[in-house]
Amino acid sequence: MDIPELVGQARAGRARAVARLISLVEDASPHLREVAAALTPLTGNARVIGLTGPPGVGKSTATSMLVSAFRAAGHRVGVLAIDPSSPFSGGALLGDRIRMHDHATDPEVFIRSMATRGHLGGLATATPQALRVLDAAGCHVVLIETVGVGQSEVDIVALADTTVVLLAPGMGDGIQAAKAGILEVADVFVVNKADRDGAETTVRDLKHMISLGRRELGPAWRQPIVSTVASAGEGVAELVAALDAHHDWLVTRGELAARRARRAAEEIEAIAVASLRARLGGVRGGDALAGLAERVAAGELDPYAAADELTAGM
Ligand SMILES: Nc1nc2c(ncn2[C@@H]2O[C@H](COP(=O)(O)OP(=O)(O)OP(=O)(O)O)[C@@H](O)[C@H]2O)c(=O)[nH]1
Ligand SMILES: [Mg+2]
Repeated sequence: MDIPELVGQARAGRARAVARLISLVEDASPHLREVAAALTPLTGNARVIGLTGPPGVGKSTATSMLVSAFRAAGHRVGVLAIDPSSPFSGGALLGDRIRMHDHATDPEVFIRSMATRGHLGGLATATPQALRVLDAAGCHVVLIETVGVGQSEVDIVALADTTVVLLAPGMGDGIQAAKAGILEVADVFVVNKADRDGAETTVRDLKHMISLGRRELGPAWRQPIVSTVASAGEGVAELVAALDAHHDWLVTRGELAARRARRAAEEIEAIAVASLRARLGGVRGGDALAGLAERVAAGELDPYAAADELTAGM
């Protein structure tokens, strides 16, 4: 496989090459290192925007609305949709979940879905790699959509430069979101479905919640609340303005570089841990752990001494 050729094609905006590279990083192919090395010098230009929130709140519709706005501004756009893929839906429902039909034929829009199922922790390494492919492919903006229901989604959203948390009226969402810890990660709040009853109450509740949090956090970025009707494209200009304002804030405070360094640190750690784990499994053909475990279970050895013995064998 000619990796430099593939990367060159991706750089030129060929959708097939982009898709191929993402598959390579997603499947942890043996070419992974070569791909990462070839991509890295081409990266660092994409603005990464994460969108999260409870199921059905309108994340995909809002993502699609933002794609239109960024396209209208002449940008090349990437979309990564992280699908929680319940055992029932699999990939089949993804077309509906990501609502990208309007952009499917636009050669300047790259859309990719990644399933959390079957990745068990691997998503922590696969997502930043996929992001890097889209960045290297010249995307000015990459939008990452995740369903914010658990820690792993929060972790993925933490990859973004700017994180948008969407809520909608009448979903009991405020409490659910707070539980999952997604309110703390929000840089911008969107109250979507503003055409529905109760939108003002949701905005008010949110303002209250933010004001409580702010006292603890001190003077920092003031998380704006944007009301939208994503299905009608209403509020898109305000949302883009809020995203731009946050981006400018990040740049002027030096926070953009800091966030990206944190993102890289997490990625390095995930790769290193995976590699250490693989090497541990390889200690004396993997029998070492089983033998130590028997001795610990039998009360012959304490687990710390056992762990020392295991790592000494690496
Ligand atoms: N009334 C109203 N409906 C909306 C609005 N935005 C989205 N919807 C509808 O809400 C439903 C869910 O929208 P999606 O964009 O798929 O929501 P999602 O958050 O991506 O959903 P999941 O990915 O399944 O969690 C769809 O039927 C949309 O048409 C809005 O502003 N107002
Ligand atoms: Mg969706």
